[in-house]
Amino acid sequence: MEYEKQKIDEGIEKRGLPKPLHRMSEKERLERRARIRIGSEILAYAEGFMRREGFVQMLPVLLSPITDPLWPDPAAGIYKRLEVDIYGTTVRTMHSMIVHKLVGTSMLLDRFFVVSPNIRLEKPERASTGRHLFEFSQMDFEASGASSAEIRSLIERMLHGLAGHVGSSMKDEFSAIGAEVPRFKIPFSVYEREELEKEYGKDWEDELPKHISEPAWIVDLPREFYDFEDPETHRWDNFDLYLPKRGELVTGALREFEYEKMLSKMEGAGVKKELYSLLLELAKDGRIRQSAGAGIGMERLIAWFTDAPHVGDVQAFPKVPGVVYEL
Ligand code: ASN
Repeated sequence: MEYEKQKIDEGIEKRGLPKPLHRMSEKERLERRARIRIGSEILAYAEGFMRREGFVQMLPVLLSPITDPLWPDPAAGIYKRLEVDIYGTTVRTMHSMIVHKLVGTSMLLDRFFVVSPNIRLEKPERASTGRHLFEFSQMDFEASGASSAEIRSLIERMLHGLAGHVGSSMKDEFSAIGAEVPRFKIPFSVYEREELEKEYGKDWEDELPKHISEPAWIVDLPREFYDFEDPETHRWDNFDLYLPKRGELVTGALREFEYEKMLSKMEGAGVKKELYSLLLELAKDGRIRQSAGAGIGMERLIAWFTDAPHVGDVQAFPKVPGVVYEL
C-alpha cells in the first residue's frame, strides 16, 4: 500500500498531473483555490443565464439502467463500463443524461438543465491529454422544439456574458494565477467536418485546436443514434465547439424522435437495443417530441477560463484517468 502510494505520487510529479491537496505547496494551493473560486462564479453565472433563458434547473441522476451508449463516437475512449446490481436490477453509472433529457423534454418540462456529474472510465493513457477525467460535470440541457442554431447561439451568448462577468468580478483570483479571461468574438466560425477531414486527415480533432485562435463550431459529425441524421443526405444536424489548443468543450444536436430511425441506427451501430427498449417504446407510441440540446464540459470551461494545464487542476479532488487519488 505504501509502495503503491509512492508510485502514484512519483507518477503524478513526473507526468505533471494535478496534485492532491495534501501534496501541494502553499503557492500551488493558492492557485488551486483561485481556480475553484473562479469556477464557483462561472457555475453561478451559467446557472443564472440558463434560468433567464427559461430553463428549469433539475437535480442530476447518477445511477440508471439506461445511460448514453457513447457509441459509435470517434472521440469515445471508454476502458470499462461500470455496471452494478441493485435491488436485483443492473444499473449503470451515468455517462450522460441524454435519454433522460429526451424523455424529460417530452413529458415534463419544455426546457431544463442539469449540472450533471458523469462517470466515464476513460483509458489510462488519457491521463496526460490535459482534457480527460473519469469523473466530470457537464451543464447538460435540452429544449423542446428548438433548432441546433438556437442552441449554438445560446451557448455563444452564455460564454460571451461569462467572460465579461468573470473578468470584472474575479480580478484578484486571475492575478493570483497570472491568467487573463480569454478574449473572443461571437458568433464563432462554423467548420464542416468533411472539410476538416480533407484538410487535416482523420486526426482533425487533434490538429484543429493547433490552428484556431478563437472557439469554432464543427458541424455534421457522425455519432450516436440520438443525434439527428438526414435520411437522404446522411448529413448530421449536430455540432461540437472546439477551443484553441484545448479541443472539444461542447457537444450538442437536434435529436432523433422517430422509432424507425432510432431503431435502425442502433442496429447499424451494434448498440444493444434491449437497453433502450423504454425509449423505443415511447417513440413508437409517438410520445417523444423532437428537441435540441447540448452539454458543456464544466471542468473544461473552467480550465479554459483559468488557463489550467490540466482539467484536473480545477477539481478540488482530481479524477485523472488511470490514477486513483486517496480522496
Ligand atoms: N450532453 C451531450 C448532448 O447533449 C451528450 C454527451 O454528453 N455525450 O448531446
